[in-house]
Amino acid sequence: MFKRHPNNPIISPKDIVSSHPEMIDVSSVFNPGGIQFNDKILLIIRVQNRGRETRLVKATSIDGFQFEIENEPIPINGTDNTSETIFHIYDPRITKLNNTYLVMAAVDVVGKCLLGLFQTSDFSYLDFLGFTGNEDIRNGVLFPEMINGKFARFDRPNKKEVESGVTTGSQIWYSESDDLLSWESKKMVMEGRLHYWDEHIGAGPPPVKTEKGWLLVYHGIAMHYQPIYQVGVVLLDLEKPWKVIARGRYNILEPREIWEMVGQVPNVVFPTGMIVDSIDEHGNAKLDSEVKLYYGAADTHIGLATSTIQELIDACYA
Ligand code: BMA
Repeated sequence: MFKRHPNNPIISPKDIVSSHPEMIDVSSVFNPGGIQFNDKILLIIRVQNRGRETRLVKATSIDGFQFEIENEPIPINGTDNTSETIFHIYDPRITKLNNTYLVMAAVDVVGKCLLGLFQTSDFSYLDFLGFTGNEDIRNGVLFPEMINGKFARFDRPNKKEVESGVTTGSQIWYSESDDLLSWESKKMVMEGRLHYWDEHIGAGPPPVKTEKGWLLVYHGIAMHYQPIYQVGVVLLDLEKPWKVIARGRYNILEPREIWEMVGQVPNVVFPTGMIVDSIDEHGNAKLDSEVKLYYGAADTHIGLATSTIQELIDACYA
């Protein structure tokens, strides 16, 4: 179970104080990517201004809940070299892989959403490396290590259209790549559970390695009334991460606070960044380690909730 931090929401639109023309009196801030960087917790926050333009902004913190927010967007290089018209780059997921920082983000182009790959050494810029395919897709998360000699990710092909016209999906896939840019869908990992809390699904933050398996926090959407976005957890096989070992029956975070229920999109908690406090010598998250989950709330605020690896594993078996 996740416990909400008492200082929530830890980042609100009013915390963005900037004279940058694209960041004045912003409408919302949400869905942050997160990573440990130079002894700080670093978030790439998604800021939306009154033009409903999306900008990615760097925020850093020592204690994990009081953030210093940059007053201008992170410059993104290389997006001019594509033939696609890019509208928005959003929902970044950060992975440290072979000593490189990689960011996989959703990119809205004409008629669909693609997954774009970005690289940085210090988060003062992002270099766009390219799109990772041309199918409509979202929620791509890179594994922090290669699996069976290949780069690996979970992703969520968009196959369904909902009333708002947005495309979504109900299957998380395991995909492999040799170069990080061309990907092959290899195995379907899991599907939405019709009538229950997670009818549509998508990966949350990148998977975390534990001695018991890969731990994946994901979002599930109950679609049978007004969409309700919640958070759940699943444990996957270490060598064959498409194999589910245990999947929690219950959500472990759902919109309950007023700032999670009310905002530009109501009833949304959307997990995108997770920081694990202690890792053992084999690269596994320690079972008693604290876990900080950063999530978007009602597409307007950023919340922080904490748990431990052991509690999350237990939730997979509940
Ligand atoms: C999803 C994504 C997220 C967003 C969520 C709720 O489909 O677009 O960026 O937070 O919907 O609106």
